[in-house]
Amino acid sequence: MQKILVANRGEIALRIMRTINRMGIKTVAIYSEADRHSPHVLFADEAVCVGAAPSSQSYLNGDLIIDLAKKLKVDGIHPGYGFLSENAAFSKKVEDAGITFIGPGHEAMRIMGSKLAAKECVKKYNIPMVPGIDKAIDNIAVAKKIAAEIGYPVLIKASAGGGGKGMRIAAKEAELEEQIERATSEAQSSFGDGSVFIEKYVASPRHIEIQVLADNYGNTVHLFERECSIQRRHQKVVEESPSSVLTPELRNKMGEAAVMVAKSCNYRSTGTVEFLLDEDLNFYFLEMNTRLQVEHPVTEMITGIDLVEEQIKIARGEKLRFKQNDITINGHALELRVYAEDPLNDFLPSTGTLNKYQQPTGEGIRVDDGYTEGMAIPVYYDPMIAKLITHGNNRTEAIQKMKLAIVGYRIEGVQTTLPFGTFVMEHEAFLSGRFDTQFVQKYYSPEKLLAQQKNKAALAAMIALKYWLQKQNEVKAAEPLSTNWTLRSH
Ligand code: MV4
Repeated sequence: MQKILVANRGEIALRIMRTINRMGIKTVAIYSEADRHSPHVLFADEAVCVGAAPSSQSYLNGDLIIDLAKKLKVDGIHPGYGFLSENAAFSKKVEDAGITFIGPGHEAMRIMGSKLAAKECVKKYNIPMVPGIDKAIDNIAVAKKIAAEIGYPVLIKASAGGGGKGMRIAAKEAELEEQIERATSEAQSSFGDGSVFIEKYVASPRHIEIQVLADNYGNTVHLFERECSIQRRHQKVVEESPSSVLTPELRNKMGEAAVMVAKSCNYRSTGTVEFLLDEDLNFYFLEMNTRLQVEHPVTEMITGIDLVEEQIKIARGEKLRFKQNDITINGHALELRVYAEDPLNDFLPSTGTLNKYQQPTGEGIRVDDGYTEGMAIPVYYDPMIAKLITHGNNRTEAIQKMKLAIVGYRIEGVQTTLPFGTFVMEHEAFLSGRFDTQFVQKYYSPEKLLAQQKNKAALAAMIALKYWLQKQNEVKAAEPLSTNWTLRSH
């Protein structure tokens, strides 16, 4: 491969291009009219504008991107995450145009893009799944019978769903019909596919996902887990690896299950297998994400493996260079997503200009970002400014580094999730490792964040006062001498 086009923007486009560049391969950036002066555009060897600011007119215009790639004699397209990354039809068109899609095959993407097809596919491999039905519901009488067998509460999920869309709880039979109708219509309008199914509702689970890596020759390994339970409304905010609840035995079992899920659909490239973990540490397969994920850096930090480099090597036909036993966990890594959102105002997007923007630096601190000082955060895309990643010898060290890095991060002009990060890093539930997907709902409120900030300000004022009083005493102690000297000199 001589030239790769990155069909994305922001921090992930830049992060992918850095690896491509290091591998001695040329980079092509695409950008919308809103991103003309973005770092990913400046970094690339070539850059082409693909349209107006709205994604539908630029970053989602697959046909235009493929035409452009052909014109520029591009060998490979890396889709990043979001946008076209999980679009099986796009990846097939890329391959049909004689260009390598840097990711899994379109068949695997199609299967894993449907939760029902995914369940069907992994069925024969003994992967634990939440009790439920693996067929679309088309009859309320049948649904009632199944739900009664599973036991309430049940969860109705959209097969094409994602991010909690088309997901509804029914606490008892009287609610079932209405919730199925709601889930169906939400799924139909969001995904153009109204298929829904029923699962037992697992209360307060942890969200643990396993990173997998597979080549074209049947070699599949896992790179351990990422704990992603600290999220709000299905948007992750803090991720870490390893998880503090997995034993080595459970880690192996979940890793092996993830590898089997990947093998079931002849997966290649990087992928993530999502599991729910209940209070008794039972795990259940949820779905597989067929892309490089936002939170991939924590895995890179603890394994020393550059996942983008591996994706490119696999795409150009190389064999995996390591076996499962060659991969080990080194230390502990945390990631905080720095969103332009106001944690004091229901995390509403806080768009504006980065009047001040200085990243923290230091050993074990990594910042993946796509903005520089003076830039505006466009309203058209995800409001994530950066990912702040820390690595330490152990969890305590990684947390300490995160706290210092947050203090060292200077952002003015927009509100960000940085203070929320401090809230998490100082919370007893997070420190003890006893938390689940309900963390934000259970423990967070703007009032608590404000109180924490006020306490800190008061503490800082007290320390300042103490130094000031000390200084006053020193000055007083010095005064008589200088006064005497002054007197004598006259
Ligand atoms: C569940 C669940 C409880 N029981 N399935 C939410 C998004 C989708 N990927 C799966 N999700 C869930 N599925 C059963 N049977 C609870 C969730 C869930 C959740 C999962 C992962 C991370 C955060 C979550 C927040 C709320 C609910």
